[in-house]
Amino acid sequence: MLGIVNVTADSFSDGGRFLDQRLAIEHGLRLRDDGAGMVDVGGESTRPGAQPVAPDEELRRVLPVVEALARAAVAVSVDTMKPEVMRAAIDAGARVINDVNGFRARGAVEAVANAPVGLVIMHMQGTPATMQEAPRYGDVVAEVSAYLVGRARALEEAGVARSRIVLDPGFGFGKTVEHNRALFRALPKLAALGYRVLAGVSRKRMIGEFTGREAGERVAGSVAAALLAVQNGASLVRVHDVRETVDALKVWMELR
Ligand code: HH2
Repeated sequence: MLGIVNVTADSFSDGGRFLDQRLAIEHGLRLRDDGAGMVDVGGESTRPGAQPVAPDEELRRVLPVVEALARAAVAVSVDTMKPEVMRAAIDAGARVINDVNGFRARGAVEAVANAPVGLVIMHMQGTPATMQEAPRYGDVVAEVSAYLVGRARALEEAGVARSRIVLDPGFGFGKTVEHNRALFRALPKLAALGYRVLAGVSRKRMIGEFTGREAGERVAGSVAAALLAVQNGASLVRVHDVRETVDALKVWMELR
């Protein structure tokens, strides 16, 4: 399980809460203690409509947090699209690079290929600034699968072992609720592509649409979605509410 630490001013559910690095580090330690196997640190919001952050600012936000958490033996993943941030994060002790842009930026594949880190390839249609304006697909499951496999092959051609790669359909990234629903139901198919699969649905708009709740009130809905994602073949879930999700998974494992 990846616990989320957003060192941002504008993330959709916890923006501004952990912009202070000390609070971000404390939060990361708490998530580890709550049972997160890994903590995902991000310095640039990718919420719909979010504006890009300059590389220097992103580094200033995330590096001290990555260093402190790595020093405390917390397994850290870094959520970034920028090759310079990937490199610095790896030097600072990150074990995973999580790229919502699927390592498409110039130099991204080279930045990670020879480093001893896991790689999360996520699918996104468009860019965060505009992706929710008019998401459109012929066959969303086929297109997202083809994209993910294509990006995985590009990494493998650069020397990355398949076992280092994780695929993520990118719920809410250039997708309507119907697209999300189709992809969620197709998780078993994605899991059969030969790579581990990560699902990120925590507190997202889809949960809000199903429950009528604001972002801070979507814990129970998010826990339900995380359980179903695991049941559907996801090896990893990216969540804000680690403690609640861990408890739910424990009960599910015992009683299924
Ligand atoms: N979702 C968000 C950010 N990063 N990475 C992966 N691999 N999968 C996801 O689904 C995913 C992600 C968006 O959530 P959050 O971090 O809570 O918000 P923001 O982007 O506004 O910081």
